[in-house]
Amino acid sequence: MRGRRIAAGAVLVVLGIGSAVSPAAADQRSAAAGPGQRPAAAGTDRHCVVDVSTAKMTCYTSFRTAIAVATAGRITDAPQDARAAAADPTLRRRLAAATPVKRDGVTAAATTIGTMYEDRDYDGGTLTYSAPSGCTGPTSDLDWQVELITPEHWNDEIGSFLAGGNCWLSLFEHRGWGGASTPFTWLDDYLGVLDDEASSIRWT
Ligand SMILES: [Ca+2]
Ligand SMILES: [Ca+2]
Repeated sequence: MRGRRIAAGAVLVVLGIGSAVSPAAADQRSAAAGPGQRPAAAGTDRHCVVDVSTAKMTCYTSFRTAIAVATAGRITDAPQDARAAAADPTLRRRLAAATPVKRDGVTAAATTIGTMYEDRDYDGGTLTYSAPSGCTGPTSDLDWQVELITPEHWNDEIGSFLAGGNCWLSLFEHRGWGGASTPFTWLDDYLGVLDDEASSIRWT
């Protein structure tokens, strides 16, 4: 489904299993992203970031900018090209680490827990989830979960993914974490029957 583009602006239901971040911390996270951000123009790949604790979504023309926002400025040198980024082992190691950032004693939403790609093989636009903390070591618990309510928030759009923040993730066919699902894993370049079908996500 290369060519379909994602628009922002609708409501996303996000259910954080971890502790919520304060509005002040969220503001600090936004402020930490720095200048040079602008909305993505029509016709270009969009690179969006969702803060799982506030459900706020912002989109950029640059994957590098999206990762800088998602990490609260911790990683500012990601490749501009999202597909190249997926093939960069050093960047993948850095994104895999669970490293929240503290500002004024408050932990900002600063850990990427996963990047969704619009198309298979880590191609097309991206949607990166940013959380106040990564995932706990045990894979038997539930660390974060979201439902994808609308096409604007990538309902039935995801084609591949890379998890981060010490997380594995599972995609579900329906909202409410029902229907068919993918096994918990840290990356998948092709989702098989769940290609363009995922409607909710869980992280552990
Ligand atoms: Ca679905
Ligand atoms: Ca866990």
